[in-house]
Amino acid sequence: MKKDNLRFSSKLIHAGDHKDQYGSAIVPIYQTSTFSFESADHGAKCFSGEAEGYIYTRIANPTIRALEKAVASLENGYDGIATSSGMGAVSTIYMALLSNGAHIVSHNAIYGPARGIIETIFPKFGIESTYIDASKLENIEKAIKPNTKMLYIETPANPTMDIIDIKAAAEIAHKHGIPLVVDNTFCSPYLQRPLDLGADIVLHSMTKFINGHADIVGGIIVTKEKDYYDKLRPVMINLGFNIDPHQAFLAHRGLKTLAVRMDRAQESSIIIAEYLENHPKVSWVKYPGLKSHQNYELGKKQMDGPGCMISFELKGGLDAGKILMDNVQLALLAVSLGGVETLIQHPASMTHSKISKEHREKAGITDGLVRFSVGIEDVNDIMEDIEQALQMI
Ligand code: LCS
Repeated sequence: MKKDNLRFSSKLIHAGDHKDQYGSAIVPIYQTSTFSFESADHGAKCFSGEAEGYIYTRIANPTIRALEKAVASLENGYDGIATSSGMGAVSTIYMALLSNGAHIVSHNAIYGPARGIIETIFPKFGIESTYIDASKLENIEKAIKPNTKMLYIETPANPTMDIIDIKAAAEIAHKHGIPLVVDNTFCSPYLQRPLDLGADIVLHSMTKFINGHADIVGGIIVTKEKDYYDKLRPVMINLGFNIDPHQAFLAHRGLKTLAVRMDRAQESSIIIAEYLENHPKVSWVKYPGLKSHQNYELGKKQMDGPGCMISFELKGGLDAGKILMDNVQLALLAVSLGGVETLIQHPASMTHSKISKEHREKAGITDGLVRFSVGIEDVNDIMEDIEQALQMI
């Protein structure tokens, strides 16, 4: 059987396969910083690109390459670039594609630091930004200027769960000759493949669903075409955003169970979102699987499932949210997401606290918003835990 056209769940197991001299079933951890050359001539040829061969782990490493090839194949892209963290992936993209005098257009509710570094670090390199509600396409069109070099979105967005039309955003970006970059962390390639919808570059915090076990920090970029790959890879290498082989091994191991983990957590998320929406103490719930989501139809069209992230606000606002967070016993009160354990956190004081209150409010990140990352525990236990905590309010 040819392994070229495997279905997604099979690709999860076999993409990035490699053969080694011992026939090892999985890709081993090449825990080495450097690789020896056969001869001086071979070393020189590896550097010039005339010969294939590993040189130094910051540049490339077999364990890392297997992971990069696997995720690139799942995203239907040209190739992957693994990074030390999701922010390493974000920074690689910004550093490679934005130069002095450039302008970036982005959604107002992306992961806090992805916006934060543009507003605090990049201005010193002469880079400006406009943050808009990109779920309204006319806002994107209005924000693009002659010096705009990138349209950067996250969908669903962290933590508002806004859904942005990737196909339409790509069309706008391309009309203006700029790339569309999509952070696909909340969906993973199992639920959404932005490159198929017209995006040029996709990135992930692998810390989340791809690894899935809350035991590493890592990131990855996949480009649709070779030219962006060739622009981005040297930036990752030379700015030192590389992942470690052991981290890459764990991410690759976690990746294999992505579909089964997400199927389970998503099934529970649908039940939990409906339960919360009907709860008398809850004022609103944002979850792509609820008909009340303002982009429910778009979500159904561009995603293969509503995912495992739920944002909601209690009628008692922040004070009630704090009681809930202090009283859950099964869910961990922790940032991050996409792991096998259910997590609860408060974006305004945690993941998005470095964004000004004014910008948060404009983006819909209210002080009362609470975010759930649903894990793979028994859904009845998760619900009983939420219910007992809600009763404390
Ligand atoms: N992109 C998204 C959508 C994220 O949610 C995160 C982290 C990143 C990028 C950055 O990835 P990292 O460097 O942490 O691997 N999101 C977090 C969150 O919501 N809670 O804690 C981290």
